[in-house]
Amino acid sequence: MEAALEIRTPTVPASLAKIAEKVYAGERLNEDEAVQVFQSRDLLTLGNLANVVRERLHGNRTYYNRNFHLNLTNVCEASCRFCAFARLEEGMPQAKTYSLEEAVEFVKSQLANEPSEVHIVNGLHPGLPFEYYTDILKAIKQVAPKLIIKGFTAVEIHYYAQKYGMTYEQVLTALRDAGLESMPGGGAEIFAARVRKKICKDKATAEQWLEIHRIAHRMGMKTNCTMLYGTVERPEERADHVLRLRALQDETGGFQCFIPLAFHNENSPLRKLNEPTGFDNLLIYAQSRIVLDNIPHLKGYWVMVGEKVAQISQSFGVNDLDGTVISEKIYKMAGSTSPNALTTADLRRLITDAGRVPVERDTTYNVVEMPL
Ligand code: V47
Repeated sequence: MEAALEIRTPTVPASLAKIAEKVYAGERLNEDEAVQVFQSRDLLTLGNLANVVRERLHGNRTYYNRNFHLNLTNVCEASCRFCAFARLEEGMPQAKTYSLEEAVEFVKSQLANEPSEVHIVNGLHPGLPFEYYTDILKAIKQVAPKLIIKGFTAVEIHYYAQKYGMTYEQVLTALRDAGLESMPGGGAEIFAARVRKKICKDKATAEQWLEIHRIAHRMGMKTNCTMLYGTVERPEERADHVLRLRALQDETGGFQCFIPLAFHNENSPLRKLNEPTGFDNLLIYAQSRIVLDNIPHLKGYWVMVGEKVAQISQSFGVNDLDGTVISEKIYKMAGSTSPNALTTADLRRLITDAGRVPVERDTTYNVVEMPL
């Protein structure tokens, strides 16, 4: 460790020297330092530090899984200004709500790929009974008992609680009893009220999002967390977001993975904004890895940043590439040009070619297959 510090210190600019020392020593950055990290655009210095954290936690391993996405409905009452996926009402072009039979048929059609996970995220549909969701979960479990269901963002849980007159705990318990095992990290966007007011004013607040994950963690559920970046937030608001996640993780230990989500601008009310560049994407990964010292995994979601940036992200803090991701729609409808799916061979190549070791995992990071 000492020798590494001596070799690396001369390349660290004075402004980041204290931060670098702390990272090498495995010490937590305080709030001011976290803001400083998110204000810095020194990609190589931050990348180098993030790589130290990544290798300390995971060595050379990079995880991936076999998964597919299922969006039961994209009919949604919310008016998130970054979203190209939602349709306000049934009957609008591209509005789609699966029947139970269609959902089950779709799941069955995926089983030949031997997925370990289905990722289910939905719009906030005003006209469905709560049983619609629990019945579909039960039916999926009947046809695919080993398939892990990761589904329902905290925003959906909040909506169901309000709509069906239930507590968060009651909603989560009913979904868990029907087959839900883990929750994705969506809906967090940026916690700062200033930004939420501008981009997603009519859905769960930051406090509600955090409270729902707190409850899920208390119930023993592992969940993910995200940050949508590249709309109107400032670097300090990114730091604040990550620090709030870090604080909840100190309390519960229930987050397993953080996924920065780059804004895609096509077909949304915010289409005039520029999208984050490749540089921005790598920078956010590195900054997040340095500050988030207590969430084990950092995901480079290839659907969102493209396979090439996702591959390089493995040298900037990332240790997970998500998965085969068959049938993703949220990013495709917002203009993502990534392939419709990757094979496990594609994923392994992205990993080995970057000098890392591919490890197939399930939703909660149990190893499914070690490298040969
Ligand atoms: O909550 C929607 C974001 C999220 C756009 O937990 C957009 O493993 C950018 O959360 N540009 C849903 N972002 C996706 C999500 C996710 C994805 C992969 C893995 C996991 C996981 C979670 O996507 C939304 C929102 O933050 N989003 N539209 C857009 N135009």
